[in-house]
Amino acid sequence: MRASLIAKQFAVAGHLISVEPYGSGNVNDTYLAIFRTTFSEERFILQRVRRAVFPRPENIMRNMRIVTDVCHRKLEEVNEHSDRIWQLPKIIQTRDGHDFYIDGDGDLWRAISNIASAVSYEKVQSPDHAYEAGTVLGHFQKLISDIPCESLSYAIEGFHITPGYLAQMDETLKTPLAQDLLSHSREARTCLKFIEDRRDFCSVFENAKKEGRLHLRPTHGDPKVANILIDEKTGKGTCIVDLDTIQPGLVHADIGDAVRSCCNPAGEDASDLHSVVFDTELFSAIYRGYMSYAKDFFTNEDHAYMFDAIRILPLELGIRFFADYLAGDVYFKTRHKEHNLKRALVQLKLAESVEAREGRIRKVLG
Ligand code: GN1
Ligand code: MG
Repeated sequence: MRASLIAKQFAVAGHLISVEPYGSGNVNDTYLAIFRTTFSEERFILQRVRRAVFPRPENIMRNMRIVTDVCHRKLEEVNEHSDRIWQLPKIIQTRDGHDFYIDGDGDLWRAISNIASAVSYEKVQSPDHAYEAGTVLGHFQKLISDIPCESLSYAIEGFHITPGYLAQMDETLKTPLAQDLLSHSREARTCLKFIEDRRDFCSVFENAKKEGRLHLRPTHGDPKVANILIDEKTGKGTCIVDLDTIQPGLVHADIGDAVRSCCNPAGEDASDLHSVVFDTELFSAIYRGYMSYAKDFFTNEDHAYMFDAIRILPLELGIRFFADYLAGDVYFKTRHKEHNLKRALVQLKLAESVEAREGRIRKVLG
């Protein structure tokens, strides 16, 4: 069904003026809808959730409802005495009072409020920007830390379970398509070798959970730099968006993901692999920002696994992009041929750069 027809299902005043594609997400279809009344305008974000990625989209809406209710209540109090205004998008209900709309094809659509006069960036801009990204993530994790994990559903089974991605890659490697791609691409063989050499390391967090060293907490799941909004007027972080992947997990996956995204100034789509390096100055900034809030809930064991988190997240995303390339690009949207292979090369190069800077990173961790 056309996005403009769907937009009208939500409880927003005024005339629909436009619905246009928005943002650069790799998974869902996102639009900006603009409505106008006689005296004002309302903009909201309209999204179709991809069933191929989120098989039970109702679960993510239930999680989003729980988390936004808790956070909005707390933020109202926090903002009274804060040096900044913390925000979080809210769910806009349908005209008949539901949190989402199911179209004729069975696809789930939802509308969320647009955070005005705040911007996000695909790539980190400066150490101050990295500091703000860390601050926003730490603040968000602290806000949601007392939500019982049992009350949250799993948005995606196996999300951030690194050995699971390896197993998927292994299965895919048995297919004729994967074998064909591998035999024709030296870059693909380089990726596979890099991953194979780190196979044992991939279990580090699953082992830590089994041994009871680390435990599950509510997590954001996708705190890349593009999901952190910065107030245009003050330059301070105001909120984290893209709440689809909230679910029980390890906070390490969150901080590891924010770090892999913020400490690679060349970005996820860097075309020159030589430009992909892990920047330790940016790391120092994001870590300081994160810890300004995370210190309130971080344990010694949490701290002991920080380097592994920084090392594993680019490796894990590299495996995910690579496996999707081998599978024929079924999960991540691609914008050109071999996009997933190129993305994998960037993440694996970043993982290599983290390994080369282990000493310096550990020094920052203290
Ligand atoms: C996907 O769709 P988007 O861009 O918010 C992915 C993340 C990756 C990210 C890499 C549900 O996020 O895990 O880190 O791409 N989301 C899902 O850009 O798999
Ligand atoms: Mg996302």
